[in-house]
Amino acid sequence: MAEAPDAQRALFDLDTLLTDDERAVRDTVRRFATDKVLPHVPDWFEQGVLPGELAAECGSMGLFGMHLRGYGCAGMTAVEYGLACLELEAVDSGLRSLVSVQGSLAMTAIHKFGSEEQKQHWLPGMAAGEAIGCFGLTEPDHGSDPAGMRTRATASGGDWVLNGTKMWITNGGIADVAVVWARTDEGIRGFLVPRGTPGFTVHDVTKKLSLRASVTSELVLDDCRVPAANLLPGVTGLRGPLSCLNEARYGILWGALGAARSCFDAAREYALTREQFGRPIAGFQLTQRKLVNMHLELTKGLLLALHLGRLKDAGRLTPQQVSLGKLNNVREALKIAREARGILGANGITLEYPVIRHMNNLESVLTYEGTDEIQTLIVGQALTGLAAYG
Ligand code: TGC
Ligand code: FAD
Repeated sequence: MAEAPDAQRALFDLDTLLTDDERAVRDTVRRFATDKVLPHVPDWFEQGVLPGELAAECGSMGLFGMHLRGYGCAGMTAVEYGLACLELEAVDSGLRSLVSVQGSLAMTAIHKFGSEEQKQHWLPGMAAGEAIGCFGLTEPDHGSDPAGMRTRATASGGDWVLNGTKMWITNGGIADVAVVWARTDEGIRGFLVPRGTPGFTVHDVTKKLSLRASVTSELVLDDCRVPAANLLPGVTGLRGPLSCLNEARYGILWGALGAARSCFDAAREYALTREQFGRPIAGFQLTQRKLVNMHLELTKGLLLALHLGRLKDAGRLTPQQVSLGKLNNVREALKIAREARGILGANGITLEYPVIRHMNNLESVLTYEGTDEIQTLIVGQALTGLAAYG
């Protein structure tokens, strides 16, 4: 859990809720993210790049598909995976996104619904970071409502022919394989589309002001023919992609707290050293109230994440509980980031400090994997039994 200055540790002592193994995983991932990525991430963010070598490094750390079993995956617990997401996102949401999309979406889709041959072909290389995957569900005209998707797959001479466009796809431009969800006569099915397949083109999204150290792309399928063996045989219907989203939302509900922790730490440190009116701004009651409220929400979010993680490890976590966690923790993380931004004054708008980078990233995290409103409606349906989407 969050490494805290001594005063915070004394207040909550959350570390005591973790096992030795969980603390070891957390510390290892924290060292990797802090030593190998943090020194470079402000430049990557400014330049809008994510170096290709990073995937291999994440692979060698066992971060890809770390909660999956077999096929070269690390087989860690849900809590260990959550702690890893937190430490990765404490450095940058783009790093956690790379790992989430690879492990929780692309690899999970293959692991859950792929044939044995597909699993053997893709998963060991993906776990090692030698092959990158992306997950194409969203379309230009169908984001929150993927049931309306227009991408279509038609059976043709033993193959499938795909037509349509997927939008806002993380890792798209660096992916060796895209998991593409498409409408068929039987319902929505998943297809594996390798890079370079004729009729499959990828265009990266530019001019982003959020998640700049992350590749976001449009996937265009124009009479793209893949063999029948590339159909994911294990699922038909929206249940397929939505059950992968549960996994990624779970990682995000931990990850967002990493970004929040980084903002809190930056704001606290700044407030202790920045002097106005002859004393540190941390000495003003109004600043203390901000720091206390930020810390309360961070701590409550961590307790929620840990509770949900323990439920997941016990096999009892429901999709609605995941939505509740994503809703609360991303919402509060963004509020913490915005408050921290204010505490830093003018310095809060530069990349010299991590705060505005996290704040801008969290705007995407609020939207992707189901927006704040969609998570609210999922929880609302769980509470009332009434679906209020349409
Ligand atoms: P609905 O009619 O309720 O359900 C259709 C079928 O799906 C089943 N189902 C689920 N299964 C597993 N897990 C879940 N969470 C499920 N929710 C529903 C359901 O039982 C049913 O199955 P069956 O077999 O009876 O047919 O579906 P709906 O069309 O009313 O939609 C519900 C809604 C709005 C909640 C859903 O569409 C939704 O979650 N929308 C948000 C879309 C979204 O989150 N997109 C994310 C795209 S990926 C992404 O953003 C990656 S960013 C990652 C990064 O960079 O980190
Ligand atoms: P819309 O669905 O058009 O929503 C616009 C607004 O309307 C939102 O505020 C929404 O909450 C609100 N709204 C919609 N329906 C309702 C309703 N019923 N009631 C109340 N309010 C409603 N997708 C992928 O498939 N794979 C990826 O890898 C991926 N990566 C992404 C990376 C980034 C950086 C971003 C920004 C997005 C990514 N996405 C990805 C897409 C993401 O999942 C969608 O942006 C998200 O699901 C919302 O869809 P939309 O942007 O089309 O917004």
